[in-house]
Amino acid sequence: MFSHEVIVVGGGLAGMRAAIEASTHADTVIISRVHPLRSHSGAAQGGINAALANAEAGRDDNWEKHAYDTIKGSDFLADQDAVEILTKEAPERTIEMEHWGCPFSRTDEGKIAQRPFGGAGYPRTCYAADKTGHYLLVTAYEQVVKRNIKVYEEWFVTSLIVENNNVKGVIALDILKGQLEVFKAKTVILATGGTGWIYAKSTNSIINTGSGMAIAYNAGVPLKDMEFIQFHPTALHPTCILISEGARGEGGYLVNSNGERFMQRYAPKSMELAPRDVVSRSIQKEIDEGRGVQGVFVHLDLRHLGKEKILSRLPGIRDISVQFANVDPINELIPVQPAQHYTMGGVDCNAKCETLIRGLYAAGECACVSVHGANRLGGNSLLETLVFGKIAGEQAGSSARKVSPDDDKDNFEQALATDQHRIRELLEGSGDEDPSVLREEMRNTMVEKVFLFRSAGPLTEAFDKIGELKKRFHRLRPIAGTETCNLDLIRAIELEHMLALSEVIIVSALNREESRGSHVRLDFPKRDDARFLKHTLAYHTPDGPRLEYSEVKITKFQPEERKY
Ligand code: FUM
Repeated sequence: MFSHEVIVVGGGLAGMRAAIEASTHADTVIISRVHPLRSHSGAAQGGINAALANAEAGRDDNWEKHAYDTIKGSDFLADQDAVEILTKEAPERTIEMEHWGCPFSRTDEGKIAQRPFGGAGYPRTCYAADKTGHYLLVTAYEQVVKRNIKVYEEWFVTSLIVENNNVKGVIALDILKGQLEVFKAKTVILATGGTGWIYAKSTNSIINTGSGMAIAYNAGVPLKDMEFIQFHPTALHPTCILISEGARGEGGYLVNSNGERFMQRYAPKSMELAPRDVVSRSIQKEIDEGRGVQGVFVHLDLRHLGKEKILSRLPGIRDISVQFANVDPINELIPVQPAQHYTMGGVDCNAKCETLIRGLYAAGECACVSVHGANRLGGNSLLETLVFGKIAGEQAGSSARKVSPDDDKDNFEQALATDQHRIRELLEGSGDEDPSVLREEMRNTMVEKVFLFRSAGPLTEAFDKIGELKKRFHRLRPIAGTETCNLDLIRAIELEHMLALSEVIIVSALNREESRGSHVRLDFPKRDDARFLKHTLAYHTPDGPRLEYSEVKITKFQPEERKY
């Protein structure tokens, strides 16, 4: 049995920023299924938003303008008190990373460079070429190393230990040894990222399976606003590797098979820099109406930016295009299509990152504070990891000091035995279903029926299909291989998580009979504030999710029609 004061589950940016803060108050460790530098935060490209007013065209920018853009972008579903915290703290958190050594790109005056991003009134997105997430991740990791924060890397958390609504620790699997262990803790922070892998078309990595969301849901914490899934407009065709919004921020055009800049039709003012929900739908409409290239993608044109700008500002985009699509954007068009990119919903928590379970906190993409509402603006996710990672760390670290140690061995042993039994069942199997087949059926169903344009019929079919897959999951074939380093075992556990999360997304989407932000119902095409200016809360029950709704916090900005 291991024992620490604060356990942070997840070694990405939110997890590391939380651990850095918590470690100033209490004994803190990180448990991560991969080495922190392999976390998905490293895949973030375009930048981090902060109203620094460094760019020539952004001198009038301030946190209130950032807050307004974020709230309008969210289609007024974000909690405005939380957005205020996000946008007010943005400059300090960003400059802190600069002081810790993040190699941001620079203006001629030597200040942090900022580029325009979708839905933003000013060039507000601070960047390090097109590898901002990577550089921030390395910078945060240096601080983790400097502070001697222990990282249990290649450990996979299977469940939370909870007693009388107080968190007591976690059960985690040592992937290399294949052994389950108890980790006692006074407080736990979940920072495990999103659940993009439930979609067959996604910019996310294979580790983004929503495990933190699932273990919180299983322990009784509601998941909030899970129907709001972000589809990034420009994923490379056909691999779906992210082609940063920074490419459009630098001036890239979107063109259809006729060579037409079609955004003129959908967002004549903002064009390619309308928010992601608008641009993704516009691309999909072009494709659906027969103006896609080869019927499945459109083109991103960077040629007019010139070689120098592409090489200095977008070197990663060029590399990805050359390596994975065999096109050189300096003189060729990049094939792009919308793909799942981000989970706006997540573990329900307040602006202090507290969940319904005492001592359990959540931060980053796995959490829903909510600062993104129905549609996140590009550049706000890296920001959220730092702002709310720090807050979660402060809260969990300072409150750990007030919790007395728990010596109730029985509870820990029972939690361990439950997960050991579950894993034995999976390893031994009771049928002949192949988990990888189930996983692909789930991922394709989510793309075919729960994508950009939704309606009751396909959503109900998806609900039935996920129900069928859940039943088949109980007839899995034995998991092959030894107990040590058994990634098939991890994938089977994750499949069960993803089936539960898919069900939550579908049920939440079916019940939200309106169109708002990323959630578009063809059968309910209008936003309906009277019925749905509310957060969805999905609670786990043995029969599937039970939904409740909670109020959206509105402070300064009254809901209005979104026009771009
Ligand atoms: O397009 C991008 O570079 C992604 C940024 C983000 O999701 O915030």
